[in-house]
Amino acid sequence: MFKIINKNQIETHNKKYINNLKKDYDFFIRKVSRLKININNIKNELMNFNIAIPSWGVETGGTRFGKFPLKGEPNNIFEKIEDCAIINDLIGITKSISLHFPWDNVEDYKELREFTKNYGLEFDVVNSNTFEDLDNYKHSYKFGSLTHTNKNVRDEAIKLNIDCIKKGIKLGSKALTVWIPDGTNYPGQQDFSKSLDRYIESMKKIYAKLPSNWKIFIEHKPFEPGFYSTVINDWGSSYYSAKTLGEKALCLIDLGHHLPNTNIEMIVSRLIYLKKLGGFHFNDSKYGDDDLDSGSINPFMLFLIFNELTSAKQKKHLNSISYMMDQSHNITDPIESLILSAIEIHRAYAKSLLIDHKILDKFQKKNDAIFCLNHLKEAFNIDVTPLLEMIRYESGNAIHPIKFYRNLNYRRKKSKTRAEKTYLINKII
Ligand code: RM4
Ligand code: MN
Ligand code: MN
Repeated sequence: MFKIINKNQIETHNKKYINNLKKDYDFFIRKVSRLKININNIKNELMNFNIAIPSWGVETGGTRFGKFPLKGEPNNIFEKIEDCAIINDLIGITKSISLHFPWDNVEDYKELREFTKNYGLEFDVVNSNTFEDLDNYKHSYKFGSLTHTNKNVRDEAIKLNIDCIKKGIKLGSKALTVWIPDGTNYPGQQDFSKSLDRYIESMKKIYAKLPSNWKIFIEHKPFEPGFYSTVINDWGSSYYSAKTLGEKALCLIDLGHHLPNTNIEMIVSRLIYLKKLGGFHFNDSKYGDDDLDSGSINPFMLFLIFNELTSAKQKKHLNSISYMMDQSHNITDPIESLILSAIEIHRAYAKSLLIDHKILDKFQKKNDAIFCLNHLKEAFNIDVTPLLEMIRYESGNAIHPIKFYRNLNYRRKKSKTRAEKTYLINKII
């Protein structure tokens, strides 16, 4: 930690804001002292929280209409790690990075691991890319990957996933997330059952190569790039696949991979009940897989999701869950978007810890709908900003990370040493 940002700079920044923060924090403590909660336990929970940054998230995203790269953007995985390190130096809750292969291929994985460790970061879940044809692919994924009708294509996609596991082992990762683009654009184009069969057969071969302490996450998505159907379209198909594969297979929920108005918190609860919830990809959306910044559209839903997680955790029904942000930052500096998103996720988690689930349970038994909702709303409406700021302060991170980052002029400085971006530069093979 603190390789790029000097710790003294953060201390100087914090000195400017600590007096006001202390006043705000005292007010917050007075307010929550009326609730039956142990604030030190909550603080510990929040300090131990971690959300992975995906390597592709520190680059400017884009839409099918275009991309507007920033000057000073990272051009390779080493530069991406520098950007992740800045984020973690400032907020302290993003200590891990998720890689995507083959986008993040390197010659020497040991070197990459050392380089990353030096910044106080480690590697989280690895991800596989079978959704585009990269230069060294022998076959085309135009009509699918793990579920393709042609066995040679399926075999190549299987090998690509197994290679991801091998790279992940070298990097200290403990899980692989598989999201496939496979699906169709026309009614009748595919036999729905046969394609699911092919998926299971391919996944079995990947599953067989998982080390004993590894997991495999299955990520569902209802549409895109297939606009008529996708093979792993919803949590039902995901659950069936995970159940068929075995204990190490779990379901991953990407918030944007649901049709508008889907009750995602209920899916979270169901998967916890079925002991098959493995991870999350956080983002926000208004219409579909918009990949907007977490908490920017529907912070109440984010809170309700954490309510399910916290309630299950308190009842000891929940094992460890992998959290990652999966967003596309099209018009902002990705570093700023990721900082704010991580804080929004942290905020939703903090608020969920203020809910007294015993009280909620009492109201539920009485069928007192108004008091149930009110109990949730009371926690949601408490401003936890001073708590999050105090946690950052006490952990040696910045009270106001965005203000600090703006003053750094990081992009301007980096634009002098980093090559200007072209569209294909992230595809290093
Ligand atoms: C997909 C999906 C995957 C991510 C890619 C880049 O829509 O969300 O998780 O790996 O995008
Ligand atoms: Mn995702
Ligand atoms: Mn997505």
